[in-house]
Amino acid sequence: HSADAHRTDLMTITRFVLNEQSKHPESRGDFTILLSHIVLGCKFVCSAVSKAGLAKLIGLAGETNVQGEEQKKLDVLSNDVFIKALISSGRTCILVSEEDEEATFVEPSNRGKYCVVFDPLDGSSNIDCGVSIGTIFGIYMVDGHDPTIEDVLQPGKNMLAAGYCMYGSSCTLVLSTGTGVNGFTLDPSLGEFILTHPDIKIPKKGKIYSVNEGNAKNWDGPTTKYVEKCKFPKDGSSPKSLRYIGSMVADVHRTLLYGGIFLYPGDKKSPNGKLRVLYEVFPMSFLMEQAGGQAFTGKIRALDLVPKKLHERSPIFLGSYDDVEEIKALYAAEAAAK
Ligand code: P6P
Repeated sequence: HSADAHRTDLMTITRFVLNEQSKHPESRGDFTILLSHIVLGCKFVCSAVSKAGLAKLIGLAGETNVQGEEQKKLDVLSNDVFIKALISSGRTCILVSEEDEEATFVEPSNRGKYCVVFDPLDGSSNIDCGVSIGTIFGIYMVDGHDPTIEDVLQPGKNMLAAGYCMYGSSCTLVLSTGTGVNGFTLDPSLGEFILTHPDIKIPKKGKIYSVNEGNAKNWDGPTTKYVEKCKFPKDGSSPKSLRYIGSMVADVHRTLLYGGIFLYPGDKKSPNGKLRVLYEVFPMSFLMEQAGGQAFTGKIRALDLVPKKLHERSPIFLGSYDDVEEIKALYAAEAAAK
């Protein structure tokens, strides 16, 4: 009976979010409505990504985005879909996208109290070769007054929710609303995200490190020492495996489920690394902490960072609690030696 109950008691993301809402009797359901519009965006992008190879959506849109990268049609499409879905939810006031240099301020007539920061299609350089890519998002509350850009420059610890949707062999949405992490898999025949990974907890320690070793020439001391330790452990333990996909959503998803550490360090060429604070570092750090892991910038807890600019970058070391502790110790030792 129990097996059958599992199969027939479909816990969809909609039901799950409504259950969460019922824990807050005072809630008017705005957050639930916002999340449902984000889920709608993910379903659309999932469908577009899976058809991309056939629909010739692949290929340059001829424009470049604020990052100076060639913009692929799927990037443009995904960004447009999320901007429109979020505005039509009537629950947002400011939107920050990796694809747009400036923030979008929603018309007062259609304005809500949430600010959403997102990367509509992260890892897009991998689109053409079929590597998993994803949408990453974070949600802040902006209280009553007319929103300004300062309202977005909040530390990650103020986020109410964060998540990603990975478009790979299956479409998986991983979400935290501040009380743990849950994973949902899209059932295309139902068009519903079904709860498949309840209450995800990252292993306390892992056997995998994930970094672009091609940047090793420019790494600083602590990162160099840490990676050395992964490859040539002094305590007789076996070396860690290197797994690096080059698509943050895929590398973080594997780290969350299998354990280990994901690193995008700063280096001599780019002291702040490559990943963006608001819509890459903060959402993934939020999820890691909610799953029992941690996230570190090389100086401080990642979620304590206060961004000064929309698209600023930060080095990031995130994953299993014990693995991140090791790199924190190496940076602390360097700071003490100065
Ligand atoms: P590199 C993809 O372009 C991305 O923004 C992240 O998804 C990914 O983690 C990172 O860049 C990969 O960067 O320098 O290792 O190719």
